[in-house]
Order: sequence, then C-alpha cells, then structure tokens
Amino acid sequence: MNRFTLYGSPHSPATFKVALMLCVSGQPFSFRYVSFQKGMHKTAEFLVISRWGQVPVLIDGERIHLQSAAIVEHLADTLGLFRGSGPAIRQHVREWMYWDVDVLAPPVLGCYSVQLERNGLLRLDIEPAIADYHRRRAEAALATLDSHLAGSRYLCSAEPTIADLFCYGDVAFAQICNFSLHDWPNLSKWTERVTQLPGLKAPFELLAMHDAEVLP
Ligand SMILES: N[C@@H](CCC(=O)N[C@@H](CS)C(=O)NCC(=O)O)C(=O)O
Repeated sequence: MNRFTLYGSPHSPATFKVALMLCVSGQPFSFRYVSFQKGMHKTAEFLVISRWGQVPVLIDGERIHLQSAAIVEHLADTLGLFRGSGPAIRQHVREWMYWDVDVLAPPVLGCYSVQLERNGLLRLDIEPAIADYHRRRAEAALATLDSHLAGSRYLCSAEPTIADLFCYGDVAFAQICNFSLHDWPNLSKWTERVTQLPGLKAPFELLAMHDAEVLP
C-alpha cells in the first residue's frame, strides 16, 4: 500500500502541482479521481475529508492535507526535497508560492475553465468579457514571471525548489490554453529546464484517467 493517496482530477492544475511534487520526488501514490461533472467534490462523503469541497486532498498516512501550496510545502519538509537551502531562500520560496496562489493560479484556472466549457466538458456559461479578463490577467502574470527569470536558472536559487514546480504547474496549464511562451523568452527557457527534471511529466500523462480509482 502506498503511503500517499491523492484525491483530485487530471483537469485540476492544483492537483497536478501535488502530483508533480510526488513524481519528481520519486514517491509512488494512489490516485482517486473526483469528478466535477458528477459533482463528487460537493458530496457529503467528500466534504468529510475536504472542508471547502475542493481538490486536491492528500492523505499522508493518517493525516489529511488540504490546499496545494500547503501540501507541497508539507511534502518538501517531510521528504527533505526541493525546499531550498537556508532560511532566506526558504522565505523567498514561500513568497513565490503565495504569489502563485494569489496572482497566477486564478486566471490560469479561469482560462482552463473556459476551455473545458468550449470542449463541452463543463457547463459554466462564462461571459466573453470574463474570459478576456482571465486571459489578460494570466498574460500579465506570465510576463511578471518572465521578467523575474531574466538571468536566473530557477526562481529562488541555482537549484530548483518547490516554487519552480508550483509555478510550472500553472504554466503547463497555460500552455494547454494556447498561451505561447515565445513571447516570454526567459519563461520559455525556464520551462524547458523544469520539464527536464527527472520524473517530470505533462499534466495528462502524469494523472492518467486509467490510473484513477473512481470513488463509489
Ligand atoms: N487554493 C486551492 C484551490 C483549489 C481549487 O481551486 N480547486 C479546484 C480545482 S483546480 C476545485 O476544486 N474546484 C471546485 C470548487 O471550487 O468548487 C488549492 O491550491 O488547493
């Protein structure tokens, strides 16, 4: 039996970030698929483990962990990987993780939701003006990332940290939403570097639906 069980969806960037951390850390995990289409995330059964009715949820032994940034930080601490060395770098790492949750993740999720609706996978009735707003905010966040990466191999130190893995999770979904990284050369080179980390896989390769254990 695996130590870790991840509840989530291959369509969830936040789930992908946790899965990514587990994979590049060489940790096997069980994956339980939570279908948004079927509203599984709002069932009484799921709310027992996820008080806000959201994915991802990570079970580590007896403990339930929520919020992708907190989960990834927990994994970095408990596995002693991708933390960054020393308190100053770790604080810097935390700042980028919070920035991602605050600035990059929401518009990328918004753009991806528009895409799911266009592909007929979810009915959300997103107004075109709102879709444009998500896209413009995502572009601004990607431009911020690009300018901070000028002259740096990784975001917070010479070695990759969870800040890189975490932000990359959203950049990967931005690419699925047809954002071309050519406009942002530093971001483009950093993305290539991150994707070459051992164990790293693209969103739908990492969380393949056929691996999912579907909830009853
Ligand atoms: N800040 C949360 C965001 C989680 C989140 O937005 N999850 C989405 C999927 S990516 C979700 O569960 N959406 C369903 C809902 O909020 O009702 C995290 O990083 O874990």
